[in-house]
Amino acid sequence: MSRWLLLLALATLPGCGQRQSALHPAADHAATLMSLFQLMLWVCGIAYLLVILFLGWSLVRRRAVAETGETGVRAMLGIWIGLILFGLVILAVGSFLADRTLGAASQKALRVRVTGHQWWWRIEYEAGRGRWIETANELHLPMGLPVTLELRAADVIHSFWVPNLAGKMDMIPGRINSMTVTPGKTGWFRGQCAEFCGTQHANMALVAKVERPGEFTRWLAHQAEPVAGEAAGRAIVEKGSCAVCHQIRGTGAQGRVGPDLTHLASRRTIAAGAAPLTRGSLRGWIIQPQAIKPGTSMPPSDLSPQDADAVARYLEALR
Ligand code: HEC
Ligand SMILES: [Cu+2]
Repeated sequence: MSRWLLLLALATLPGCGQRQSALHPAADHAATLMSLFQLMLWVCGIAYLLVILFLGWSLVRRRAVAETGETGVRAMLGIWIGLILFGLVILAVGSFLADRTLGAASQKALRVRVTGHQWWWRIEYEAGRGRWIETANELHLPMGLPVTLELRAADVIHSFWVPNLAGKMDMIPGRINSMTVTPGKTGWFRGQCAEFCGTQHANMALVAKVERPGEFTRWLAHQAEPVAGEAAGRAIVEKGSCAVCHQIRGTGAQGRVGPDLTHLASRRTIAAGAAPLTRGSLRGWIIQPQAIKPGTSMPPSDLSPQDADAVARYLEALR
């Protein structure tokens, strides 16, 4: 018996993770949805209990029910209809209020563009005077300050979903969907694309890091800086095909097809969470990205093993 209980406990444990959970809100947006969820749970839970109690009562007290006659049944029906309407009104008012709270925009919010690509995220921070600071796959946010996320898509429909911070919102080509989020807790939170977008949809993860405003400002200022890096690796990247698709600000690589690699090594993973950022995985990715993410639009390279090594070493130093 206790062995079965232990197994059951183990089976339910994975569901208790808090890094990607709508049940552990870390921002106002997710907290509003959580309150709405709780309201619905209570209203529906009570309605369910009442129905079951009434059913039980009428089974046990069959005779009493039969003796109430037609007027009695009518009265009971009236009470039930009243209760149902009351419950529905509570749910309607609750969702209306939650929707209004979620829709409220903030004028002084920082603007961040997040664009869904097959199968990664382009992220750009407003830096004033029409300038944007670009990075990818790792979203940094300041705690306690409102951020307006402008969600776009480059190819097909994606859906932005970091459950600890906010509910899902579709990213649709040719449209901008916005939401304003104010994070309330620091930490790492995991997100993922929530709308099937092709073969590597499951490998389209996003990490959000909420940090103190000072730390965030330092991070953003650092991301804005160009880099050069060590010359041998840089020359291979600039001369090779990489520069056609990737941008490394401060070098000759100015491509805009794939993720910005300027501060690649400040991130924890590559290719939207498909592999950890290590020398080995970088090398593997450069030589044969299809082995890590079959279907990805990055082609395999024709670099010699030595050159691939040099490029991996170069990229690993772009902090
Ligand atoms: C045809 C365009 C193209 C070429 C050429 C190309 N890449 Fe990519 N690269 C991409 C795309 C698109 C992605 C995103 C793939 C994904 O995550 O699904 C990517 C992802 C990456 C990543 C992971 C970035 C991140 O933010 O996690 C690295 C590193 C990288 N490429 C390095 C290189 C290097 C080095 C070369 C040259 C040897 C190269 N790429 C050539 C398109 C290209
Ligand atoms: Cu997707």
